[in-house]
Amino acid sequence: MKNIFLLVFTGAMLFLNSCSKDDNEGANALEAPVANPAKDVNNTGFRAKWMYVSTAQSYLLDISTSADFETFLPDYNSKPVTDLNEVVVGLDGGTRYFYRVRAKRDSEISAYSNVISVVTNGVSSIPEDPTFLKVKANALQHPFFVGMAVKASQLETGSQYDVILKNEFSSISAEYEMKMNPISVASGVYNWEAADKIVAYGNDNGINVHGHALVWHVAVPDWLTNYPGTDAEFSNEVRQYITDVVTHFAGKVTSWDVVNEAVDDTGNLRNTIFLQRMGPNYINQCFQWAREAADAAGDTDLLLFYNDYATSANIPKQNKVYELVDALKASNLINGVGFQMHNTYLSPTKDQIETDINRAVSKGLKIHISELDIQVNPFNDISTFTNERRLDQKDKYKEIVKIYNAIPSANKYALTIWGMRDNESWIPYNAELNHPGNDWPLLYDSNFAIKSAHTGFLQGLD
Ligand code: 9MR
Repeated sequence: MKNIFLLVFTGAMLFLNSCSKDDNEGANALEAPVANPAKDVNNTGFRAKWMYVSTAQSYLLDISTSADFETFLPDYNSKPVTDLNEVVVGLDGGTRYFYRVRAKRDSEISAYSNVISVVTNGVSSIPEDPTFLKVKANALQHPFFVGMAVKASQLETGSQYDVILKNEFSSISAEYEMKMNPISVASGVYNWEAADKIVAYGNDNGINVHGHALVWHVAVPDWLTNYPGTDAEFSNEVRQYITDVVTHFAGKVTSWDVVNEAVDDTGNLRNTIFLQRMGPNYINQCFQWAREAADAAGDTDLLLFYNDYATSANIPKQNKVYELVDALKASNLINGVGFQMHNTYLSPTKDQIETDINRAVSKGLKIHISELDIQVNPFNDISTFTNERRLDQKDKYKEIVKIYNAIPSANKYALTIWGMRDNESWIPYNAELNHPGNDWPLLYDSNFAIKSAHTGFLQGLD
C-alpha cells in the first residue's frame, strides 16, 4: 500500500514538474506582435503600425500586394525595424497592399502577426488589362461561353454595345424581351419583334443564344394573370405558349431557362399563379412540353435549364432546388442548372458557391452562371465607388470565374454577366435592394470603360 502511494506521488510530481516546465517555456517564447490598421494613408504610401512585444529587440516587416505574401515589395521581405511603425513611401495609388510583422530577439523569431490590408488613395497607374474576355476564355484548354444580357435596342451595328459584344462575348441572353409578357400579347397572339432581333443578332454574328425564360411568375402577361378560364384551360394556355415559343426559336437558340425561380426563400415551392392553377407538377410539365416541342421541331439538342437565385447561401432553398432538379433528371427532362448569382462583394463565400455548384456537377448537369453581377454597396454605406470596394469586387469576380473555370469541361456551358454598364444595371434601381442609384455591379462603367472587375474576370481564367 505504502509503495503504491509512493509510486502515485512520484508520478504526480513528475507530471506537475513537466507541466510547469512547459509553462515556463511558453512564457519565455517570443510573442507574435499584433498589427494595427495602417495610418496616414495617402496616394503614395501609409504608415504600418503594430503593438509592442516585451523583450523583442526588433521587428521584421513584410509588405506585399498579395494576401498570401507570394511576392514582396522590394526591401520589404522581413525588413528589420526597431520602431513600432514604418512609413512606407513610393507606392502606387488606388492599390491594395498587405503587411504583417514578426518580433525578433537575438536569433529567435516569433510567429507572424495578423495581416493588415490597406488601400492607397488616388488612382492606380497600372492600366486595366485590355484583353477581350472571350478571346482568353476561348484559348482555355476547356473553353466556355462568356455571356452578356442584352436588350434589342442595343444591337445597332456600330454602337458601342455592338462593338464590345462582338469583341468580348460569345453568348447572349435577353434581359427581358424573351420573357412571356413581352412576347405573349393574347392567347395565341405573339409579338416576336424584339426577341427575333436578339436571336438574329446572335445567329448572324456567331454568338450563342440562351433563351431566358419560358415560365417566370414575374413576367406573366395581364391576360394570363386575369385568365377567366378553368385551371385545365390555363394549363393549356401555358402549354401552347411553351410549344409555340420553343418551336419558333428551334435551331436558333441553344438553350432555354424553362422555369425560373420556382422556389421561394424559405425553401418551399413559390406560391405563384402556376402553382395555384396547375399544381406542384407544373415544373415537370413545362419541361416536358418544352422537350416535346423541340423534338417535334427536330431540335433534339436543345438544352433545358432550371434557373434560380441565392441558392448558395440559403441551404433550405438549395435543397428544394435540387429536389426539383432530381425529379426532372429522373424523367430525363433537364440538361442544366442556371445559378443567377446576383452576389455581393461579401457573399456568398467561395465554399458556399463551390458546394452549391458541385451538387449539379455531380449529377452530370451543365452549369450556367446565368445572371452574374456583384454589388459593392449592399448596406448603402458608400456614396462613391471607393478603391476598397473596387478591389473587393475585382477579387470576387476573379473568385467566381476561377470556380467556374475549375469545373469539368463536360459541365461547362456559359458564364453570363447581367448587363453591360453599371448605370444600366437593375441593381441600383431595385426597390428591395434599397441603395437607390448607388451601386456599380458590372464590368463596364457608364462610359463603356472596362473596370477592375473586368481585369478580375480575366485573372480568374489564369
Ligand atoms: O434585369 C431585368 C430587368 O431589366 C427586367 O425589367 C426584369 C423584369 O423582366 O427582369 C430583370 O432580370 C431578372 C431576371 O430575368 C431573373 N432574375 C432576376 C433578374 C433581376 O430582376
